[in-house]
Amino acid sequence: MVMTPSETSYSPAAVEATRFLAACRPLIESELDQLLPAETTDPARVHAAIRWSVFAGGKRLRPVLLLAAGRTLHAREADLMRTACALEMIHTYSLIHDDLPSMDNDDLRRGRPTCHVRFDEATAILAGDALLTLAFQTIAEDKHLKPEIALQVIAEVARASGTPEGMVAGQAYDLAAESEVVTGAELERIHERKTGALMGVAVRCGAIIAGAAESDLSALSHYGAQLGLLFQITDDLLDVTATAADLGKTPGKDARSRKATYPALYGVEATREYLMSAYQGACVSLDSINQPTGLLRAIADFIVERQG
Ligand code: GRG
Repeated sequence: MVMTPSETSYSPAAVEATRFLAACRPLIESELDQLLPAETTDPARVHAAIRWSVFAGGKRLRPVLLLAAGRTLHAREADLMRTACALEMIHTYSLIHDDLPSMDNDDLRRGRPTCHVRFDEATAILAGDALLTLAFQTIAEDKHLKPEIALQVIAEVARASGTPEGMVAGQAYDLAAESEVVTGAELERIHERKTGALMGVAVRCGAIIAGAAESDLSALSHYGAQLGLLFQITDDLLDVTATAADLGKTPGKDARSRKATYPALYGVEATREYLMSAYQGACVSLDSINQPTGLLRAIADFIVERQG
């Protein structure tokens, strides 16, 4: 098979993951297109802002993780797809709100002007609010899911998105840590919630929809948590080493805003070692699953090796 130029810098496992991502992306985007209000529907400015941010070209990692976990345990893709899209809606809401002047104050995201720069701040807040709400509506109205599964998935997603265990709490801790000296444990608390919770719930929801046994669910939860850590450490390293073109956002921003990061706390070399131990942790947690887990391992490889 012919490798694309962007694949040549990846290991064979990471290439497998990039191909899975590339195969899933159009399916996810076409479903999102169906689920999101049209730009011509009033209030059109809010809907245009939602679509501006959702279709700006993200990796779709959280929905892909859900699809991969569900596929590993033999769920039907149709049963997984709407919850997968709901997670992308929540992720996009979090990026829109994170970029606001009162939060991270960024003007570049996914390679284009941020939502509040392209539209205005009030519209960006409403677009984020609408995406969060639509995510739960999407799961609640998903006819593929049995009501008790939908309820369980809604509770899991709410816990991972909100506070005290989820993304909102992580963001609050992160904002509070700006310009402060944080300990390793405090850094972990930020990232477990800010980045890890949504990745973890993606894996868990894929497993729940597949009707996973408790032992598999617990193994996949551990894998998801390690993956969140992996993702965040890589993100911190990329902020130090990558270009704006690679990232689609402004690099070097963590250091400038004196953000709590792994390289800032441990240095780049020790951070790379920590990354590899989280990678081993993610792989070991898959060992107890009595199904082929190559795809999930490949996604861990991709996260470690990603360039942007
Ligand atoms: C506003 C409640 C609230 C939360 C914001 C996710 C988040 C919390 C902030 C984003 C800030 C940030 C850059 C975090 C680092 C990890 C991260 C989530 C990166 C972006 O995720 P990718 O790389 O983005 O998966 P794409 O664009 O590919 O979807």
